[in-house]
Amino acid sequence: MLEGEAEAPSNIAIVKYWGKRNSALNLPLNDSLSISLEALKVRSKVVFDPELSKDKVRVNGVKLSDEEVKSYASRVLDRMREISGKSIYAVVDSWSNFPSSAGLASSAAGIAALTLASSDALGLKMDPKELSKIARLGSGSACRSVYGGFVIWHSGARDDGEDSFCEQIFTHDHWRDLVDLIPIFTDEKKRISSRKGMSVSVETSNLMKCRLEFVRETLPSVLDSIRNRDAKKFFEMTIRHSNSMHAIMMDSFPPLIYLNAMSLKVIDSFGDGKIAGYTFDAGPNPHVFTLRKDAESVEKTLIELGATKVIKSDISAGPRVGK
Ligand code: 2P0
Repeated sequence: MLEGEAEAPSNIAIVKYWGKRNSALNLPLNDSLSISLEALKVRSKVVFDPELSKDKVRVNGVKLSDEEVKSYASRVLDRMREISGKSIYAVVDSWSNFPSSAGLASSAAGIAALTLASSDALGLKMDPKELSKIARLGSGSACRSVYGGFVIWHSGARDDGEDSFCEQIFTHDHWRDLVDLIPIFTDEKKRISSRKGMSVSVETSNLMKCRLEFVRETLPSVLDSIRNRDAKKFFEMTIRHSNSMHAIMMDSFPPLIYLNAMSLKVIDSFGDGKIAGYTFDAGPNPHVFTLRKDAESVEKTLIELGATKVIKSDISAGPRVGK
């Protein structure tokens, strides 16, 4: 038996990934940029066992269906088997340090942790760039969780995905004043998966072309705002990029509405970008970035708006391989 273990951070995209040019390899239509989060982590243990006849995955003790295993974890494990030349199935156990009922995505961190743990188990010496390409096969956003700090995922242009990988652009301590507040308004499970949602958007949204142009044009100023620790610009760009993705969702047919009344209240309260910048994934709970000095007043507002809990996260230094 070959065993490996690793822990990886979740990540929140500032410049979002929404739409693929190749679904089998999770190749995106645009570059994206994320921040790895210290407060939301997943630890995975992988055991390759010659006695197994298929891969098995448990997340927080709950067994995933064969279909779920096949479309996420096994895509990573298949690639690891190919590289190592070892045709052995694996059993994977993942635990998140946050309640899965909070509706916070754990798949990015989980797939990244699985990638690092399986590479460790098989004794493969791969650099993070190679690991990010393998994590991407399991779930697109997972490729960014192979790094800490601020991470860019280059969409690439090749059909084989060899130029679609991530790199760290700034370390976790580049901007120590920046914090992410994650209020929990609802633990409702999302209705349509991101995977399904993005495919509907690619097929039906007329605004998609316009958004791809917007991302290409504004990515340099997002990078500048981080480089210069320009909070005002960073909050504005964070808000605009989130809204741009949600405009595509609403422009899809049938429309994809992931926001709820609480989300709109957050938009109303922080939309001027003066002390904070919000961003929403495919769900109603926001991530609200602010400076440490303003965290208390932003948190107070979020609780007044109805948050039952506010998770406060620093920027993660990155994953850890081993026990
Ligand atoms: C992101 N999201 O950039 C965007 C923003 C959700 C909204 O990446 O099909 O689970 O596994 O590649 O990575 C969520 O989609 O989709 C996502 P797959 P994934 O973080």
